[in-house]
Amino acid sequence: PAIIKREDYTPFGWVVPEVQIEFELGLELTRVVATLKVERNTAAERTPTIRLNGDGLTVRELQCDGETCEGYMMDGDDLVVTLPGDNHALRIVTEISPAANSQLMGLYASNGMLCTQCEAEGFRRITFFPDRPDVLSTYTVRMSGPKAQFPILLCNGNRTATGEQGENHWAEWHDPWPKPSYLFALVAGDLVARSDSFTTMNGRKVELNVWVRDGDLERTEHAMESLKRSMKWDEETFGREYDLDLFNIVAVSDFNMGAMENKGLNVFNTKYVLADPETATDGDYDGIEGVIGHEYFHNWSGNRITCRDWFQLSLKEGFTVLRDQLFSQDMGSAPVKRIEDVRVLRGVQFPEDSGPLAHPIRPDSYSEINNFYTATVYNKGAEVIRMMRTMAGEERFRAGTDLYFDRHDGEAATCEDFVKSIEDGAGLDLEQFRLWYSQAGTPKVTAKLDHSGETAKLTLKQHVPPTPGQDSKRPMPIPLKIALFDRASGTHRGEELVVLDKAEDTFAFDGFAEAPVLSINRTFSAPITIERSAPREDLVFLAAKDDDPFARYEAMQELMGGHLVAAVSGELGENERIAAQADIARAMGAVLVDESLDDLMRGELMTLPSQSYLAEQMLVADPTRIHEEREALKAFLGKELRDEFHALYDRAEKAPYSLDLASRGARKVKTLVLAFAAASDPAKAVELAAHQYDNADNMTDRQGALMVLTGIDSAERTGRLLDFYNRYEGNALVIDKWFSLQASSLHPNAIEHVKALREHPDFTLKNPNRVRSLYMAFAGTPHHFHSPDGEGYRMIADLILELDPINPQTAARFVPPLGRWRRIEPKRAAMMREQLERIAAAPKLSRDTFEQVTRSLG
Ligand code: B3K
Ligand code: ZN
Repeated sequence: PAIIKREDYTPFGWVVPEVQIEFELGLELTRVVATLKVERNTAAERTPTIRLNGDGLTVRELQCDGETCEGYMMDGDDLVVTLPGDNHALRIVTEISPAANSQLMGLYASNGMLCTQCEAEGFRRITFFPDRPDVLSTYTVRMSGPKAQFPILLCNGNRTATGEQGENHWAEWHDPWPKPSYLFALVAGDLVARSDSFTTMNGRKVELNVWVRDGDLERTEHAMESLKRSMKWDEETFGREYDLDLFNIVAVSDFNMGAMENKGLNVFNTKYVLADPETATDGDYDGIEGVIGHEYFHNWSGNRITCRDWFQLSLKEGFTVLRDQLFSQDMGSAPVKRIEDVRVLRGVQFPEDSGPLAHPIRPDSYSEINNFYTATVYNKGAEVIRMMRTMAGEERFRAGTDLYFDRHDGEAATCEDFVKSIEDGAGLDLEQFRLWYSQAGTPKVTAKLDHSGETAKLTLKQHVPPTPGQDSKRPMPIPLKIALFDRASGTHRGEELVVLDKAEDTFAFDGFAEAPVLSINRTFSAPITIERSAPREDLVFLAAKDDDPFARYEAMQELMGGHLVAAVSGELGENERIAAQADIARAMGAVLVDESLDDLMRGELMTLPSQSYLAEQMLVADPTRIHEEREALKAFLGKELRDEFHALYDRAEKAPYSLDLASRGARKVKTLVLAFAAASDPAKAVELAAHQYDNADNMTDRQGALMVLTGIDSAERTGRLLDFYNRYEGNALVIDKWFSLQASSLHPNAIEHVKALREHPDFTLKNPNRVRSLYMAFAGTPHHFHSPDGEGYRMIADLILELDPINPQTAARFVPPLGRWRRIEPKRAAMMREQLERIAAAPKLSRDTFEQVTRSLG
């Protein structure tokens, strides 16, 4: 397959100011008549032809300026038409079969309804078109179909006319805002809406609808409230006002990702719309708020200003992730949200950045663009913009984003345009900072604090590790928030921002009669790893006293992580183990009783470093040993702090259900206590968890209890799993949880359970949520995926091979776990490679999976 390079960008030879499309809708067959007004692009080189992308389409009819046109040829899947003049109207007829579209790209059927997904290159599966983000057009769409089957007809923009014709009806929609084809959307089906309105800062009333299937309406309140909060927040925080009179959200159950920001018609995975206390966890509620916000914010960062080409994806995704993170911080607990975001970055993006699939946030080449919707482009992209915000301060950053929106409104822009706008608007010099866009890899910063006389000297060194295609790197500007604590008083004289922009630098701080305690990378001001040998007593100190909640969390993570890494390496003597465990128990004990903490934050401080984050800190990891040591620490703490845990549980159990932060916090610590009990006193854990399950009046408590029970062989396990299934049979999102809990449990036979669940009548490869609920949960659980006999690798490879012909985009998402082989102990590494090679050898692999497998074998 062809490799597409960023440096090869050239503007398209034509502009397409207007598009008209008629859809005659049917599940089996949909006829599409597209009329494109095309004009020569005076800013591009003159060409005798126009290339219209297609994917699996055939030309039924082609007219140019009203006459049948013979002057065309097919080049692969693309249609190349010879055009003599400077202005033409092309009329193209295609026919597609939505019901046969199992890839869920383009126009497809889901539960009897029709919907579209066009980003990145799905529009070319509907009609022939210059399917690239720098071709912006206004769309007028006429859709018609059987009224009984598709009572609701939706498209981008505003509905301008409707009518009936026998059994059929039709609607005409017009979107006044020029947009690239990837933002096109259409929905037809039997849907009902929760309707509301929002009045914008300039007094315009916007009609809001959340469309779902009949019966799901009661579960849309949170989505609607989240939408209204997003609209308000974007006005207040970024000065962005909505720009149409209508905003529609549609929930579909077959969807490749979370949601899609189509202009005025967002299409969502049901997972990010439907919630009520009985069926959705606190995490689900947060996910909905975050994704609704994210898609809404795209209206400006993505739609009004879009991307010039797909290499610029982080322009809209990195920025929009930052915007949704800041929104969620403002709506809930800011420190806890920050910790959650860092956990995702470390758990998913750091491994990506240190493996064979590493790429800069602005990649240089790709074969299949869908493979670049990654944690690097999204989450590291957000961190990079967050660093600019940290260096500029909130106010100047806002001046920068104002300038960006102003300067590039209506354009298809580049990351460089964004950086330049922040540079000019915020008054920052970002010359060297641009390296963050071109260099891959997580920088490692070594920090050393020396003290002599009255001076504390901080020496910082940075190293950016080599990544595929980038052997040597230049030093990047790394903004680090630091504070130096006085040991006796437990206070500091103010936070400082130091920017390390050399390979090595030293910063001196005067007036310290005694050696202070260093708190560094506060709020995780830079997406890097810090290496320092902080004495354990300093970590215990920071875990108890740091006034930056993130730094407190970090101190606990370092304290536990440092011990676990040492224990796994086998270098830990018995005395050292005892001393380290005692320090951890002391710090954890303080956390459990600290009255200044809210429970949401307490829960973060109680959370052990994840297996994947621990593995990331080792050159080559032995997943079994990591799991054993981690469980051993949980068991130790569970025993040592038994009374404190139970006191905490008893207090938390009294909190009545509500969605406020205190009540959520209580639920979080309860299930954490159960997890410690499971490791230290399984019989007691079963008793408590069964009780929590039986008395739960909400999904958070019920799922938390079942999670613990699923890991422990007992009659309670069997009984509650059965009860859960029977209770929620038919509710796909909850049955997904039932699959996930079993695939990610602590139960030693989980592999067998997954194999059995694969044969369950409710399992299907056609629904991405269901596939992920079983297999992503499994692949994300190291102690099962890395089973010493290689069975986990075989299962994932089997899945990839079976899923690839059905849904290549989802299949390719399962390759990265196997691609981690270089960082796993040699015996398993060989088995992982073997599976990658088996996949690579399969005939007719999709471009998606082929690219990921080849890069992973690299
Ligand atoms: N922009 C879409 C992602 C499309 C993914 C295509 N493979 C959702 C989002 O990031 O908001
Ligand atoms: Zn996005």
